[in-house]
Amino acid sequence: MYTQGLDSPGREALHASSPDTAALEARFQARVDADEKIEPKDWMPEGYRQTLIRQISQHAHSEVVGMLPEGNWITRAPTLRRKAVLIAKVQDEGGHGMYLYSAAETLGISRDQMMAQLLSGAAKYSSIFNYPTPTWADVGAIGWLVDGAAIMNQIPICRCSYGPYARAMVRICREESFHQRQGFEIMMTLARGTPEQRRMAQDALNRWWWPALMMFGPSDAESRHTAQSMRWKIKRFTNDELRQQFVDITVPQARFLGLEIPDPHLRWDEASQHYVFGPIDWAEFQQVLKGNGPCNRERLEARRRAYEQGRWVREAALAHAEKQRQRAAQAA
Ligand code: BYC
Repeated sequence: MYTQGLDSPGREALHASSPDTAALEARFQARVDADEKIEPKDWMPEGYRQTLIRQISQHAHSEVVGMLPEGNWITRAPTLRRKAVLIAKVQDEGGHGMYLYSAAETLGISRDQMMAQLLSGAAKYSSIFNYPTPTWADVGAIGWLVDGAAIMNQIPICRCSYGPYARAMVRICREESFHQRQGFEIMMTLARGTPEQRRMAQDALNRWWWPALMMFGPSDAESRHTAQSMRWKIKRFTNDELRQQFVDITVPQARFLGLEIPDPHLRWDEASQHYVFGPIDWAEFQQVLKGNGPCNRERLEARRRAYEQGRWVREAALAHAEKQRQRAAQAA
């Protein structure tokens, strides 16, 4: 569905710099300003196309790499119900990756190209998935904090100016909200359980809190893409605005669970009506982005292995399609 009309003539010509380009850009920005959706066949500045390819493909990679930390617990989930729910959640994440790869394909990049970028280590994916999941409480913490942060970041993307991305996000956000609730429910069960279970829940919160805040990206002062992405309405809020919203919503949830946020500087500020939080360790964030997080190598290795193990399926599907094509040609 998404790829229809991608070969429409004239696209390349319109990208060439010409006296018309300024007029096209002005008309494009006016459409964005009027909250019209931009669709794959519409003219768009090359920078807009490249920004979307970058963000959507990174987002898709995050979903499929994000299957790994929780997938680690499928065989060891404590009950059959927990196992069934976790399988469904991880499967949803694979689905989110597929919608997002499809949305990115409408911009003129192929899935093979995106996959090659991921497997070579050239593409980014969310820093958060480079942390380990040593206990069952990590599955709760991921659902509560990681999916909670993802929802905060992704709900505004439902109003993104690019139609296919915005529409993909509507369904993804509905599923994410179920994911967040399953995580919170695991945390609540542990927090109300034995002293050892409470300790597990607190330990998981201690380990996931700061990486969850880093998910929103560098501070606004350091974010190289935010200003332009806001003008193009790819982003509707800045990284710091979304991070603050997440803290404001999540701190009372932690209190409800009887758990403590691992931040000695955290306090409510009456004047601004926001929580003030301590400094984020951006050096750690940069290390994770450079490939030196606790699990970067393991994650990429797992994706490479999965790609190789799936090679026969792709080849069989192509061989089958070719056979069908030959049969149809003979019958004609
Ligand atoms: N991790 O100028 P900035 C999920 C990079 S998956 C790694 O602020 P931008 C889930 C950034 O790419 C949810 N890299 O960039 C799945 C840029 O590098 P490049 C994933 C990061 O794009 C399974 C550079 O830093 N969500 O929900 O304006 C289980 C400068 O940053 C990160 C999305 O992908 C990071 N955390 O803003 C459970 C949402 N942050 O490309 C849950 C869609 C920044 O110049 N993406 N970088 O080399 C976005 O909203 C935006 O791309 C970001 C960054 C807010 C992440």
